[in-house]
Amino acid sequence: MKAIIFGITGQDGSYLAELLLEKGYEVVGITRRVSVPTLNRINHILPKIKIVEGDITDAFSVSNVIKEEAPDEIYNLAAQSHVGTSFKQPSLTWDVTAGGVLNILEAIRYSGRKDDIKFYQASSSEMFGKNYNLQEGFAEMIKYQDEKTPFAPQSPYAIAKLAAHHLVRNYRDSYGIFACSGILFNHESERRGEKFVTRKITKWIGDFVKWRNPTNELGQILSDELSDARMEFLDNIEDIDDENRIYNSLMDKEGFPKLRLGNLDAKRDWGHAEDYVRGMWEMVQHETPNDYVVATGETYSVREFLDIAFKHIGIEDWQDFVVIDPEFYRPAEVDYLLGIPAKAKRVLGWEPQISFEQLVERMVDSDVEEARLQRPDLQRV
Ligand code: NDP
Ligand code: GDR
Repeated sequence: MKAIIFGITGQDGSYLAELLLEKGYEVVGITRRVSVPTLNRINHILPKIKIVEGDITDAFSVSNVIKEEAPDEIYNLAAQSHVGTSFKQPSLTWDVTAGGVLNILEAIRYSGRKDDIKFYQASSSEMFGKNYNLQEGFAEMIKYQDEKTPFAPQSPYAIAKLAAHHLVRNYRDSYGIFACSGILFNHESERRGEKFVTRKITKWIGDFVKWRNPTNELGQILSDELSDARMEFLDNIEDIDDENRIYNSLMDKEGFPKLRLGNLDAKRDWGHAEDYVRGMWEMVQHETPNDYVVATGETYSVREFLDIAFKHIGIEDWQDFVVIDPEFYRPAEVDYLLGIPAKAKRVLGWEPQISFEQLVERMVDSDVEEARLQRPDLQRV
């Protein structure tokens, strides 16, 4: 079996490539030309995969690679995937996240092998926007989304994803192409992009732990004296008044830049990407193409993510380390997501294996370790 992955350099692309290699696939990854390498997530599997240069906004490069490689399966994970960025670069987001999908579908249609190619599209829970269904729970009504919830996208990203979602259904109905969409809720990992809120938090924690306990070139913790100065700063942090709190959020000799975040009350259904790429593959193996919600069925706020992440490094009260910065608020927000993956469970037998707490702790551990192994910041030590 041969698979093409658009977006192989991203979080999901790297996990999916590993999964397909384990299953004995020949994997072709499409990467766009950039001035600095973006292969860090797939460096370890590079000898086992083929990389082809291409950009999903370039219809010729898309159709050429599909004709030349003659794949059995195509996974489209490529997108301008950051919701906040989509408000600042709506046109680019539209071209990549919606237009790119049209290019792939048209390329399949005219490939001469349209009935031999199975296609997976990365749809998103962002398409639900503010909408939810209600179900009676033990004590209160439970808000949730599933395949029947109407869409109400709240950002240029979500609108582009919804256009792509409809294109996939339309090409399935019109031309009989085996095309399915996974409506995936948020999934994170140790490889998550650093601008998404979960990784932003755990990356900060990694750097903070390193600052609190400076290390040498070998990653060994240096003398306690150095950490004492930092511990003193941390002990006194509660005495800092509000004005100085802002000042202290900037780098200074003693301090450490605070973690600047936006809306802490947003709730998300957060799973681990390793579980979710398995769901993608299972959809494509089913005898009929369909759309599925992939989620955990649990929802937590950004605050709750902070609670677990900071607790994991021994800090109960994280408020002193976090600054609310309006820059990270969005013009329109999605407040609440909780997906019910009943259809994926029933039809595909898919179930998540990694809990929310395990996810957070794995991400913190990984970033603490990554920071420890980095060269020390000699200026600050
Ligand atoms: P990432 O942002 O980590 O990866 C996006 C990938 O798309 C990268 O490989 C990027 O390449 C590539 N890409 C961007 N623009 C282009 C282009 N013009 N041509 C070719 N490739 C391009 O996203 P994730 O791995 O987290 O997500 C995978 C997909 O799933 C995305 O479509 C995302 O929108 C969607 N999704 C993600 C969810 C999540 O919680 N992670 C939930 C629901 C949907 P480069 O490395 O060069 O930037
Ligand atoms: P999301 O993920 O928008 O759900 O899209 P993100 O991690 O960016 O935001 C989650 C929630 O946290 C709030 N938030 C912040 N977000 C960011 N990025 N940075 C901050 O500083 C910050 N502070 C608070 C946000 O407002 C939001 O409510 C992700 C992406 O992977 C999409 O590609 C995917 O389709 C959806 O998940 C499902």
